[in-house]
Amino acid sequence: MSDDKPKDASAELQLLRERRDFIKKAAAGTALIALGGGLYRLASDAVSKKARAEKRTDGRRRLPPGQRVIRNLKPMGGEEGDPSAANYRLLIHGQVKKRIELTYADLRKLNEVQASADVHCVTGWSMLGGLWTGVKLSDLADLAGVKASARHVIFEAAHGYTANVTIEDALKPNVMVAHRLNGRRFARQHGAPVRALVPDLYFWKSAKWLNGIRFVEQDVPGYWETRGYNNHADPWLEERYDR
Ligand SMILES: Nc1nc2c(c(=O)[nH]1)N[C@H]1C(S)=C(S)[C@@H](COP(=O)(O)O)O[C@H]1N2
Ligand SMILES: [Mo]
Repeated sequence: MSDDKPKDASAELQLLRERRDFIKKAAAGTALIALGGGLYRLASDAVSKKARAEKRTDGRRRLPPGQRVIRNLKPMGGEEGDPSAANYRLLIHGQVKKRIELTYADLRKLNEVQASADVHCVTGWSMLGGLWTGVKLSDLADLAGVKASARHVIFEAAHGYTANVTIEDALKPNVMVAHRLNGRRFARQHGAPVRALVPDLYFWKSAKWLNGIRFVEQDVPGYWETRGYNNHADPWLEERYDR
């Protein structure tokens, strides 16, 4: 399991404290705001307003409650893994018929998908319409032959970071193991070479520096889920924290 990382946890809590300030400044129309020690650009109010009015194909509003649109992915930290594609290994294991270890080249040979997806960070920002490239998690599940006993998926990342999702959420067609955003490889801070993408849950479920996908019978709450964040993390239900 993950080792204790009080430094990261307090950094994240600091971000959460800044969230209220963020929302306030956003409401006041400030275009550049400071968060987590960096400046970043808010989309105009009109962009968030439009996204709030838009509907998804599933009928939900495009922008979940309490979120503001920003233009670019904000680097949210975390203990970085090895960004090298040559050294990369992805282990698919647990409740599977065939345990598989894929290299980066193996991953690139699988059926590649490109999809536009919106992501929503619990600290209050959303990035809309990024073009993500990767392999569907459901394809990897098929490849390994996931057993009927599997009820949850644990994303495993560098230095013991984990995130848990139910098998239903994990096998949705927009969930992928991604290696590109907007046609480019991820910057190291965003999870190079490979990260998970679970667009319809808060972004902490999208593990960066992904090195394992474990199918399990029993749920295993992950790094943030054991530190007060909600176990499920549906942005439309504002499942942010445990209390
Ligand atoms: N391995 C790993 N993945 C992680 C994290 C982390 O600390 N370690 N942080 C999560 C959180 S809290 C968020 S909000 C997003 C941030 O992704 P970004 O830095 O690319 O914006 O990554 C998630 N994935
Ligand atoms: Mo986060």
